[in-house]
Amino acid sequence: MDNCIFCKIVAKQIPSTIVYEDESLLAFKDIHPAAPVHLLIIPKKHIDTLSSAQSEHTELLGKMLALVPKLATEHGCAPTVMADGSLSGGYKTLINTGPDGGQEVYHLHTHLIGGPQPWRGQR
Ligand code: IU
Repeated sequence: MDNCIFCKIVAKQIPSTIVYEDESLLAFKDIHPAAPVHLLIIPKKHIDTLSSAQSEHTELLGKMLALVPKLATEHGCAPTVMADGSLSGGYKTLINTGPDGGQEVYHLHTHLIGGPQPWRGQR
């Protein structure tokens, strides 16, 4: 898509801090991080929203989701078991969809938001 900012990031026409890339996915740091770790995982192929995804995209969606725990581990925010057996760390995985879903950029993306959260304990 000519006027899509994330397509331009995929094409490296706009700079971004890329943390992962393969033949179908790109992950980069959000420019306005909401937490110490805030990454966006996008398909290289343009899909407007989660609701625009078709059955042919099922494998791609699975790959996007499967990349989340790998990147969380690499960026130090995966849940870990402490010496006393309690759990520490963790992250949110978010796909805003459409205006009421708070979507601002219409190129499908998964947020990975990790580290200490101001909203911790809330739903
Ligand atoms: P949303 O789910 O569409 O609301 O989130 C869009 C995100 O894309 C938001 O967190 C922005 O900070 C982020 N972003 C970016 O990382 N780089 C950009 O060039 C633009 C938006 I435009």
